[in-house]
Amino acid sequence: MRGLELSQPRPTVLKIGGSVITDKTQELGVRMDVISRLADEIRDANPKNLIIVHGGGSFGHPIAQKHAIKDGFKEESQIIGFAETHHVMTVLNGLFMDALIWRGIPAVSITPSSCMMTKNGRIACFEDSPLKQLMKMGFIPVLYGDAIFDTELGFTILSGDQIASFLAVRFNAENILIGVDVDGLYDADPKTDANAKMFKHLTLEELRKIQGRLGGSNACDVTGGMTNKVAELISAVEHGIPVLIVNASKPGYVYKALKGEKVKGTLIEKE
Ligand code: IP8
Repeated sequence: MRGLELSQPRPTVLKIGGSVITDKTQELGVRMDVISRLADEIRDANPKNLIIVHGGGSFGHPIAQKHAIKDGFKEESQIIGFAETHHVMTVLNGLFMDALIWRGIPAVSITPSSCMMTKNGRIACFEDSPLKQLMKMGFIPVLYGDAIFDTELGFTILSGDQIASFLAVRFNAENILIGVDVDGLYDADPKTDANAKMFKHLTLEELRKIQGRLGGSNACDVTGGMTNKVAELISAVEHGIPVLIVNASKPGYVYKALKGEKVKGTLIEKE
């Protein structure tokens, strides 16, 4: 096909946290207003080469926890739990896809459990041909944290953060933008600690030092909240890919980050 060999700009990987697009206080609680607003921001920013990944929030996490899917296959009763977890993630993804596509954004959903497998929870194989092809053609792939098959555990949960970091390294991304429901990375949980201090800039070395002090998520989160998020991002930062963590719950932040404009948040760079 002609035109497909043109050199592509390095992609931006945008990860939108489940706590932004869902209401974690109720199972299957969706924030459709936020999804719509984020879709507006993505359309208006019109980034050249974008990969979107979203998390599970009140869709994937409670069901995954109820059936202990992350621990792997142990008993027959988990089988329906795996199917349910994967299914609710496709439902959440469908709502996100609706908002993108009906705004004229050429987004195509890529199901992680159909093109990736993990080994003890880490991505071990990835059939990347469809994703490469659709990026070359100007589509925007949308992936999500998923219930996934694992060569050792039978199945497990793969977080959107691991996917975002993995794809950023695989496709030599320009940067990773992480949209969360707080203003950035703090030395304590800003939702419960009024003295929590936000980091504006961190080097890899500084990030490693504070890693243990970040605390987990305060809602049901089988993939480990902020601590795990940071652990996943380290490999991308090691490859020289800068990571910007911004508040996607506040209007305009994701737009500005996608446009490369100055925005409040935490920037993590190799040095
Ligand atoms: O919210 C986990 O993805 P995350 C998705 O990015 C499931 O950690 C299925 C719990």
